[in-house]
Amino acid sequence: MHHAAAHGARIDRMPSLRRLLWALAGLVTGGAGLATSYAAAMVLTVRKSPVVAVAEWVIALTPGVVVHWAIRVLGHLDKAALVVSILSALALAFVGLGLLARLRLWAAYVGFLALAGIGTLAVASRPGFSWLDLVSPAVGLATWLIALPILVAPLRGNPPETGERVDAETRRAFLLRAGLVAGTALAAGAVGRIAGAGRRTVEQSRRFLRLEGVTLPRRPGGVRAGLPGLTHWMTPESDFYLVHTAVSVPTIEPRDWTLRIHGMVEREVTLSYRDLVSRDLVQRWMTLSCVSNPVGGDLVGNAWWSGVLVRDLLAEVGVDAQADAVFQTSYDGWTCATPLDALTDDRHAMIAVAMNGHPLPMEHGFPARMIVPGLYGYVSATKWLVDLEVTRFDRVRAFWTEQGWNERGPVQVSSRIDVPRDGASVPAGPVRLGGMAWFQHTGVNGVQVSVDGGTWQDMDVARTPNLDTWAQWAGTVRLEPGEHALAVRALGADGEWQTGEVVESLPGAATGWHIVSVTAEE
Ligand SMILES: Nc1nc2c(c(=O)[nH]1)N[C@H]1C(S)=C(S)[C@@H](COP(=O)(O)O)O[C@H]1N2
Ligand SMILES: [Mo]
Repeated sequence: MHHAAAHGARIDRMPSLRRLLWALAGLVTGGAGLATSYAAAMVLTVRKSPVVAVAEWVIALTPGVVVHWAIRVLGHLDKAALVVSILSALALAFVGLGLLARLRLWAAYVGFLALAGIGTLAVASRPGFSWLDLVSPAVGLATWLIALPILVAPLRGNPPETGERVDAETRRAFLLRAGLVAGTALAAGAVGRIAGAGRRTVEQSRRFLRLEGVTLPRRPGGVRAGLPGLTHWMTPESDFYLVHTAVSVPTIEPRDWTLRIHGMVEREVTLSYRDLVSRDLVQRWMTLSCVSNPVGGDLVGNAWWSGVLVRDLLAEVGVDAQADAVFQTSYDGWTCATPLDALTDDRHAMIAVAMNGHPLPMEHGFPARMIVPGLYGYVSATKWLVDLEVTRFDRVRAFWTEQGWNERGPVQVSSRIDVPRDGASVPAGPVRLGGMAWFQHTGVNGVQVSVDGGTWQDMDVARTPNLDTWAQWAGTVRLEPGEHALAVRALGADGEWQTGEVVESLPGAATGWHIVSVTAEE
């Protein structure tokens, strides 16, 4: 009796074990295909494995406000979060297909075909498509079509008279096959990673590049306001903010890079990297900022950029008098349209090849990117730049303007308090405070601070080498014991004070004064 009861309990548990093995068959099959398709992408050094392509597709289809929110809230994690979500969704789908295979094997094949179809479509629909990009999803699909029958064979072979029970032999056969398939796929993934370390070889090329005319930055005198804790006037590459929609950073060998300049021009040209860097390089301090920067935020940085003046290149190709825009395209397909006059006037718009005296870091657009003083990055600062089309605003649609942002993106005057930090406690009495102010290509003429909405008090603004960089500022206010709100505003060289009107960004950047709360203690 006792024995039979135990036996009965075992039989009850079996259906779930049986289902578990089918689910596992789906999961291992699915995972194996992902691993081999990734390996294929790595070996061929195509940037977009199907998962990356789907992620970029999602970004392209996501409303701009959501992308903008993700940039602000998740920062650098936004893309990792997206990829993890897609992988989780896939894992669920694979489990589902495994369970489906138990009831209708053909339906599971259809399911895997459909997933491969989505991946292929994503890869094919991304800009910069080449036929080579199809190899990766094809390898993934082939893996699925091979792995699924291998894994389900022992489960299907389980004699029907055993009912829902899985006998030990079936279990062993299945686990052996699952282990073999998973092991092979993992090995393929590892080999792909090593063989195709495209990023590492490009990183090597980058390190060994010596660019004639590029010098290390020397911080100009007088740019420091002399207050400990202020943001460094020069932003090191490793601290410079990053904004891009590419899920995997493009890795481009300089010898494979070209820049085509065409459209409404007299003589179109295609420049190689050599052609570009053998020209006269100009070098300049310039501050770059993002339209998505919240009031008080840090999507802004200042660097020493070396590059070729865009206006010289445009003069060479001969621009049509009817043109008013230059449509820029990056290697990853991101686009923006820049007002032509900002590229041809005297403001030193450049195709930059170096940042702070070194070839551009990969994340900042290696081997070449645009920098235009006075414009937000979304209308000007194309990283991994490969194409410039001289055109008209009424003929083109670019990535962010399509999402509702202003067609032309001139920066607005901004300021920020960095010392003391929001929520800090300070001794009551005279309190030193300071921060940064910027209004690229127009200039900052003054900074004032107001305590608890009282009169505006002048602060000292440190020098800048030109109108295109941010400035450190510092000063002293008297604080009585208690809680206080400190607000800052900057005066543009156009004579306008920074507005206190609070506007969330879209269609322009966020406006309002940066306000920090501090407690003054006796
Ligand atoms: N290829 C590409 N270039 C791009 C972007 C992008 O998404 N893709 N984002 C732009 C935006 S919105 C900004 S603010 C700047 C940021 O440059 P950084 O990442 O070097 O700081 O790059 C610009 N260039
Ligand atoms: Mo941006």
